[in-house]
Amino acid sequence: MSKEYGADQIQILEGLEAVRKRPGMYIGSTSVRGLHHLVYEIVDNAVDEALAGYCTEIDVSINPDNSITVVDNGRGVPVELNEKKGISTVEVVYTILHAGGKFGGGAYKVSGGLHGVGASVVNALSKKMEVKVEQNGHIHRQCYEKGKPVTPLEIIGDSDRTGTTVTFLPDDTIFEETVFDFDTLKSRLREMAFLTKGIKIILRDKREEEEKVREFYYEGGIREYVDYLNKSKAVLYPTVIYCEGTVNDVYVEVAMQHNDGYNEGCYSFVNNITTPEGGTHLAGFKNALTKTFNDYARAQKYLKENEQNLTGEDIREGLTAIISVKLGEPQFEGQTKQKLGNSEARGAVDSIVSEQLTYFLEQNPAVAKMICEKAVLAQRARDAARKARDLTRRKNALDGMSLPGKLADCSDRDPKNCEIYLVEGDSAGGSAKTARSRATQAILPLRGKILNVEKARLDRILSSQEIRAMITAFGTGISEDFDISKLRYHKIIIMTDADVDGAHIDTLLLTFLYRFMPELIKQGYVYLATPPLYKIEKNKKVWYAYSDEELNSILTEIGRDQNNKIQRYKGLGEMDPEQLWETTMDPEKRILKKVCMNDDAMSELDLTFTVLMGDNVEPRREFIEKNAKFVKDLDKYC
Ligand code: TSJ
Repeated sequence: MSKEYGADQIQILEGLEAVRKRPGMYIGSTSVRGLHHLVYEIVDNAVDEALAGYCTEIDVSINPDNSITVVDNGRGVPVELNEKKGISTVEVVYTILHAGGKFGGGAYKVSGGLHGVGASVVNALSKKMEVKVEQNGHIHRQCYEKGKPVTPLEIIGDSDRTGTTVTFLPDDTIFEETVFDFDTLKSRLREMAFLTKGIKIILRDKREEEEKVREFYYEGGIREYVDYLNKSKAVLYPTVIYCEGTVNDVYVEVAMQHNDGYNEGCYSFVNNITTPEGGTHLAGFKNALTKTFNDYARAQKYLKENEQNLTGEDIREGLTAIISVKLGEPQFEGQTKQKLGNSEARGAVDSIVSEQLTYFLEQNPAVAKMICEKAVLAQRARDAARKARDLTRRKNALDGMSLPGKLADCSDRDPKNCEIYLVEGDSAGGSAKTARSRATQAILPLRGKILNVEKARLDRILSSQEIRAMITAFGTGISEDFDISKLRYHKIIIMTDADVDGAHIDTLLLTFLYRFMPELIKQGYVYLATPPLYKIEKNKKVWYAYSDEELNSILTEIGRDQNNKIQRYKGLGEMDPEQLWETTMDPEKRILKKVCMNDDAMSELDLTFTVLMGDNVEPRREFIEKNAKFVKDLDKYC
């Protein structure tokens, strides 16, 4: 193939240059998150082929060199010459920016991907990329480097199947991190499989000697998604309620089921992309749900004439729901472009849910009764909670800052300099108060296990001493009152024993923060302290070890000797204040784990740690719990 540089070619190169110059504009960021989006972009194209009805299986491999291979069994990207561009459609797809639109009368109707871009962006950001198309009895292949073709599209063999195979190696001069995380891909691919019923998605990790494989196939689609989300819960009734239909070219699917808990878990999607900020589709769903249940509850006298209507929140208490719409040209709004704006989606979801839910309630009076009764109880608890909350608000307004009695506050008033330690138990709290650096470190001892906020209604949560103490100490308020600018400490450090109970308390505290003050986690204000597991003494010299591996390496270094004294710390209480300071609280020496939140796969909350070492930690103490997974799904732990 001759390469003459016509206007089209120059445009192509400029397009790819733009992507490489400002990758963030096209994939959000060049962090690990952006790296993983490359995979989703490619898989989205294969999912589109499945939605068009031509593909049933998608196979994703992480190769030993950290490249990715995606194989589908669709029709294969057309290899024919694209008349207008003078190159093959394959080359158009891979080298022209925003080629996701319509070309050759093609069916690229639903173009997914977080930013609606496609294969050409992935190509531009890859050191190498290879595409193989099996079609018309042949295998066609083209290779690229940094987005530019380095071979023509050529036939390299025969094949009796059809499909597309893409392999790409992300450019390590662009991405801060080029190692793929199996669990991250697993969560998102599982979500894609739930959202596309009948498709089989296989994920393989070929980096280890023994290949790791996970397969996702859900005949019931989002019905099974709701099952999965409610799996660790006690459900209120066995059926998953399901509505489906198309109105004004908007395809709507809704699945829902209540559990006996108090939290709402409604997740909405547009063209398989999560919309964390909701939008018209979610609004349509909520409206239909509230109206349908109020009508039904009135008609069946679950609500007396003199009683107020149920609110949406009452009805959604304990509800797990997936709202999934597919439409031609989604418009995203809001600051982060994660909110659906198309008004036709509101009407479509509203009318389908209203009609089919009304019918379901008539057909299933026993289920309907349980939901109505739960909602009426929720209504009463909500009234009680409002009173409790009004009381807290008034109290704060009256005496300005009535800080909890147990809090030993710091003297510095600039939140940037301030830290608060949430400490397990009064005795460790006492040591921490002695040990701390008074100017910048505040201590709040918490007694025993705090209330599990997953298992209590708001009125009870707000009457818990420990929880009220935290709320007043932080200064931010909670839920809709939350105001991050009032935060009194820029580090909230959870310090518990390094044992099972300590881990449980960590989970309870993180659950509370996640439910009521998620911004604190999202913005990186929450940390876990790391107390040592062992103290080693030899000839009056002292070492601390924070993991078994570290204990071993210390012992190897100083020699395994009868005179070594090894103490296993069972709790913070076994350390005197000086030791506690030295090992766990001294900003120069301590190890903090920052709690991070990954919400790429919406419903699967993923908390991870980033380990932050004090400035003065000896290089020897290179302990690596980097990115240690913590809680896959908080709910499962509670
Ligand atoms: F985007 C991509 F190139 F990266 C990519 C595309 C990656 C993967 C793994 C699969 C695909 C892909 C594209 N699979 N199947 C298709 N199908 C088409 O491109 C296609 C085939 C035939 C027709 C037609 O109208 O005959 C239309 C289209 C869009």
